[in-house]
Amino acid sequence: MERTNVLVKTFFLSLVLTLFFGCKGGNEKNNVAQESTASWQVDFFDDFDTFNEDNWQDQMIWVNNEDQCYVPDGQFNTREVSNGTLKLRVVDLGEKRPCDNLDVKTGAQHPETQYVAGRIISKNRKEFIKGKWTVRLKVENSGQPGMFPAWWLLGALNNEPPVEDDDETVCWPLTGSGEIDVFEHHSDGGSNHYAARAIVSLGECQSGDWQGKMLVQEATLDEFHDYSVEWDGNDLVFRLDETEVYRAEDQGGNYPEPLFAILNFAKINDSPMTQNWEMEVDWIKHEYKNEK
Ligand SMILES: [Ca+2]
Ligand SMILES: [Ca+2]
Repeated sequence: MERTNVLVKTFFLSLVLTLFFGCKGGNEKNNVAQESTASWQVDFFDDFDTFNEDNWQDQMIWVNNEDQCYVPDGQFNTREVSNGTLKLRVVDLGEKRPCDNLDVKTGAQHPETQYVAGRIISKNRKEFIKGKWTVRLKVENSGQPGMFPAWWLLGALNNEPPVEDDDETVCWPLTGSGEIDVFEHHSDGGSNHYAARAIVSLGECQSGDWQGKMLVQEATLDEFHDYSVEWDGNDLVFRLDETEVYRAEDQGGNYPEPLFAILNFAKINDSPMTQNWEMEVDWIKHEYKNEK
């Protein structure tokens, strides 16, 4: 509905501009018409004034042999929305407790752990084909051993829990279950670094090349920055505060499916925690380019 209104408005705007500039040269008229019709339209924006369950759900899952246990509903202060931002945390409980997260490959249950964390996904809530996604976030105390906070995208046909539709049957990272990492801070890279990438499917379940189309970028992680990815023709363009920092050429076409967003804070090894681990998210946005 909203898109239809935009198209109607764009049509009338074009008509007015065409009439207004009709007395000038033909080239100028065409330029005006093109500029007026290729504009970005926001179709999803969450400012995290509240935790909106129309946009998000928790995901309790065990991947990458991670050390933490994901818990729902902000238990143990792992997820909080306050003062206009979302906080996702890894919390050290000081003593081990059972964990119900299951390994997506083997079905094995996560062992007891003293570390709990937050992970939310927009799966079956907000999913979009191509366009441009942006998240404004920061991470304090970066570079602590084991830290692994991330903002990324996954194909909507992914077969990992929660499975809510019959077509969610595709294993990672095949088409339909493709992955794009827009911001991923792995402590092995040191503080004030993040990675962005397109995972290149190698054609089999659980088989993806995560280094071939990867950027490792410096940034002051404890300050808010905008981390985005945009489909530009067949390229994926990654930006830091709207400045292009990486272009994964000819990768955009590998993601024809709708994608959903994931925001999570993982703990990638069993290093002890000595400081607070928190990823703070100011907002998330998806836009599409209206090119008609
Ligand atoms: Ca679905
Ligand atoms: Ca906000």
